Amino acid sequence: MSTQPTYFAEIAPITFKGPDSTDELSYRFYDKNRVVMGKTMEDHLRFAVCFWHTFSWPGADIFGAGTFSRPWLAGQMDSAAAAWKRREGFDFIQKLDVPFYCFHDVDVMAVATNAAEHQKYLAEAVDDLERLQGETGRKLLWGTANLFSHPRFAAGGATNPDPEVFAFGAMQVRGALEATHRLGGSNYVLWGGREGYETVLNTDLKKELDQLGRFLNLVVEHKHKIGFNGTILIEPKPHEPTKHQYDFDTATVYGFLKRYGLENEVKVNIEANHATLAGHTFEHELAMANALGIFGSIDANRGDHQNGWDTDQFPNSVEEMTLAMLEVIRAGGFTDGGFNFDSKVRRQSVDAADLFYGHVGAIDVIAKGLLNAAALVEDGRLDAFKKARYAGWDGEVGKVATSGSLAEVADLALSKNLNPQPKSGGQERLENLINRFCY
Ligand code: XLS
Ligand code: CA
Ligand code: CA
Repeated sequence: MSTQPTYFAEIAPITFKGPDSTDELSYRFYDKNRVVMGKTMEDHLRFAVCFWHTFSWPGADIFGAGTFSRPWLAGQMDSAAAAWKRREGFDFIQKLDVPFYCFHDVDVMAVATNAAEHQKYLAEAVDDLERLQGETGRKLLWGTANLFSHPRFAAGGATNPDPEVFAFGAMQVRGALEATHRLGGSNYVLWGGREGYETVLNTDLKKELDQLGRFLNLVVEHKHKIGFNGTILIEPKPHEPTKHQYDFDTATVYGFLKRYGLENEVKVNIEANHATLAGHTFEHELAMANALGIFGSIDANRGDHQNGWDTDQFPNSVEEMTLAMLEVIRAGGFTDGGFNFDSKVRRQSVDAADLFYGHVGAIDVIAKGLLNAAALVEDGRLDAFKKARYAGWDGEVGKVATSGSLAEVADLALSKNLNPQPKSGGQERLENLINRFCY
């Protein structure tokens, strides 16, 4: 085993070569230094590579074993193999030239068999990550803890009927939160991997929701105690692996945060494929998060229009990304958040280069989406249409409707003998307008 990264040796660093470039491993639209609406593309998009799909997943599915030959995964995931993985991972991120990465505790460390080992191996990994960050100039977008893979979490982490699992989860989350803080991470994510149920027959819903609310309060309290200034994010998902997950979608998460007094402390990390699993569009979830004041960050990927599950494919639709970027711009852009590629290559994409093709294409699609969305905003027609649609609220009836009593509003309708008529919502015209900027 070499102490230098070798797995991606055949791939040259990826650079911007412009829209006419014929080099399939170059950026055509992602020009990190280009200024768009007052910010560089790098600062707008804040791309991150995830450790789990990209360096930890062997290409297995529920019917078959791993198809990839990532050499660091070949034997036991001991300290040496974990160090090898981290080293190759940082080499990939540096060659892709994105500023950030994301990890779960277990993605970056040796396999632990108990709580003490967990703490020891995580500490070892964090020392090394700190060194790698220093050497490569890459930063942590977010850290998280995996409370779903180990069999002990089959019935959930914080929502487990067994308080020992709750305690084990607290140990892991404290460790991952403190690691994120030490590594200068911008956010800490909680995805409720198995915080849900398989059947209500054996589930005390109220108790489990209260456990989850308490757990999240403990995390927020600890964040303040250690002085972590990043954002705590919940990542909604409606189901998979459990039949029903409590963090179903953005609106549900907001209701949960309100109930447990955390709506000013926690935001959401919106994943495109989770939005579609919940029966929403990606832009719906982004717009909803913005409307509720809890937009935080994005996990970039896409589902498959014919399959119902979480396929985590790389985004490849400029139209979808234009619609998404419009909502990101409307939300004022990212502060702590960014675009994390929670995307994985298909199981037959076994070459080291395939990991680059996946990321490079997706980065360009999102960059083009940003350029299109910025052009749409600068054009102004889309926003002007929306504004005109609600203009009545600035008039006499609108003002009374905003602040009068029910009787005052009703009486106004009578005194004016109102008979409002439908007005065009202009959907086709607006859809055409979007397409004008896409092609
Ligand atoms: C799984 C989730 C997971 C979170 C981090 O569906 O997307 O990967 O992003 O725990
Ligand atoms: Ca995700
Ligand atoms: Ca997913």
